[in-house]
Amino acid sequence: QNYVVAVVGATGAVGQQMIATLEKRDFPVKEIKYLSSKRSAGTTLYYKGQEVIVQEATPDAFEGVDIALFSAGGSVSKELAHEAVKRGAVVVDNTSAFRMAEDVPLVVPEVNDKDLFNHKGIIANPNCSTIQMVVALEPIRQTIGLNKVVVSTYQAVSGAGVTAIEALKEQAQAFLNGEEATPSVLPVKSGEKHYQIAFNAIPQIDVFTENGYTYEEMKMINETKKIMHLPELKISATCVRLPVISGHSESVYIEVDKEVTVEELKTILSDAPGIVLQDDPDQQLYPMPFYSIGSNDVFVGRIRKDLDNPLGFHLWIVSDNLLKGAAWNSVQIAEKLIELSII
Ligand code: 11C
Repeated sequence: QNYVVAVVGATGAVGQQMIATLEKRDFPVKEIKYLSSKRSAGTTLYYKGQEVIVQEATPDAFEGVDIALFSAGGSVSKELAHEAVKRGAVVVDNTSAFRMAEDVPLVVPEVNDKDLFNHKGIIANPNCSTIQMVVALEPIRQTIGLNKVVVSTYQAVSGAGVTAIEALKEQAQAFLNGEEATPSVLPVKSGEKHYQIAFNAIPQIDVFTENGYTYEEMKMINETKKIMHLPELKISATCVRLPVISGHSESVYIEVDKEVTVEELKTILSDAPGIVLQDDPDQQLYPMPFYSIGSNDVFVGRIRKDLDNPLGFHLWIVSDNLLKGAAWNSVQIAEKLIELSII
């Protein structure tokens, strides 16, 4: 069976990757629809070499759509996701609009695909930095238990969209030319203060919450607990933006329930779905964001025992934030819906 698929936010950084992923996976598409804001409507894009004119995303644009992949910002999802569902579509939403809603499954297929059976029309795709981490944490939880997580991220600018990629390039160019560029996008586009990202590191992703953590940090904490069904997990996060175009990196400290060797932990991870182990210090083999671009995998390396706690380990986790962190996870959810006969 083939499906009518809509990509909402088709002209954005993630939307573009969704289209490329659907093409690459040879997704069973009967008809493709590209939807966007009024501003981008009329743009010509392509699907497998065929022209597709982007239409304005309105409630009626979802008439006849079977699967709608949303990545056009939380406000668009809040306005239109239920309209799409009302018209018979299953929505896979890549924004934070519904992630923590009780009746919305938050899914990373390697971890909790069975939660898809509980969907009521909307399925949420987690935050990029959460996804790559839980892919690595789940096989550890399953085999040796997971008690505590402390994560520090090194996140690429593409997580903040096309304008952030452009800002990094302009600022780097200006700096090398001995000129000044006025920062305008990061850390938060709509915020009052902006900082240079080129040749810098910004320890703020999204706005601050009342407890002193940023929303990005709280997303990692709350989403991980929900996806892994571990409400009591001890977890904290520090999220930092780096001048990297794509590929998020994470230094993750974990405490497990059972003593294992580093070699055993490496075997657990290399046997797990979606993970590529890159860990050989003798060969200087470890994951790096630049080399993760274009891959759907989560790369794990630098696995070490903590020097003090026999149940503590350190990991380095890298993945293409636009693919496993966004577009690929969304398309993978859609593929799972078909594979499990949920749609
Ligand atoms: C970033 N993780 O790197 C963010 C982007 O909730 O889907 C993804 C935001 C989200 O800026």
